[in-house]
Amino acid sequence: MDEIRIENLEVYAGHGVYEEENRKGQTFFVNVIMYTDVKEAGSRDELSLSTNYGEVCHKIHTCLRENTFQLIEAVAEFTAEQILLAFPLIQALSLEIRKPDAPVGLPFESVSVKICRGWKKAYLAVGSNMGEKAAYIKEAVEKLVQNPKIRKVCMSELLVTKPYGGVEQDDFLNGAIELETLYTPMELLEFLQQTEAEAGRERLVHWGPRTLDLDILFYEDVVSDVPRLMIPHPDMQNREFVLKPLAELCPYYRHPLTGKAVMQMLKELTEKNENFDLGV
Ligand code: A4P
Ligand code: MG
Repeated sequence: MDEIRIENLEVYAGHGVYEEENRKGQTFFVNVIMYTDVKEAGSRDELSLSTNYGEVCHKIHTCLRENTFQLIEAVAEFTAEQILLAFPLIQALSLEIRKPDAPVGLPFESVSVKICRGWKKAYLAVGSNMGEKAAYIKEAVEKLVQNPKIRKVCMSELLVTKPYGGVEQDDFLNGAIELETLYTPMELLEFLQQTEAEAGRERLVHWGPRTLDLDILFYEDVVSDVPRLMIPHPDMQNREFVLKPLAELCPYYRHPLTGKAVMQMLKELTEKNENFDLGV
């Protein structure tokens, strides 16, 4: 991806662990590499199609001047997020905060923290089989759309599906959702669980009836195998109610472990189910 760079932007600000640093302040230097596509702006020589680096400099200046953090890690985290929220054409960035006058008591050139942050693509499965199923799902999608750390939310068609997993219960309404997010996978899970709780979700029976279920299917090509968060979803290849709506959104998206495209997983599952029905 193309880059726009800001090098050694100088800001006098009051971040530090010591009270004296907060009161007196010192000089910080900020380096940013913004990953963005500048092809169209370059071809048409048109600023509105790109990110105005002057505005980014002022945003950084404001972030550092109008806040007081103890750690340069916190300065970096806050500033990176503010830039990503304010300048939507920036897909990702690397940001370094340098503090050449840090009170170390030994000769040194500079200390710094450098972080990489950006918008990450994720796919979710959504399901409901209690009460006003469509309304629960619609409300959940609304909450995703309204969250500033989530964007480009795209919803599949909703399907009525028979319960899977052996628990006798009402039919489900199922769908899939594509989005981009600034959350880490664990933060996204926490937001989804909070959304489930707000829909009155109670965890009484494993795989049992629920007002709202939101599962993470994919998060970029991240693989996570702790029980609290399994990504990709470990049973997706066996669930038509997941693969069908997902294939509508991203038929060629590949599972990071098996390398199989969503469409291929769906085809294999359909064939397996047909053979089972035929008693093959
Ligand atoms: N967890 C681990 N990985 C993930 C992930 N990728 N996304 C943990 C979300 N959560 C994940 O989930 C149990 C725990 O899984 C959570 O604490 C979380 O940390 P839960 O939602 O509390 O309980 P659950 O939904 O009963 O269990 P589980 O295993 O998530 O069930 P599923 O996979 O959601 O399946 N039939 C049809 N037709 N349609 C359905 O939607 N859903 C289920 C439940 C059964 N049958 C269905 C459907
Ligand atoms: Mg679940």
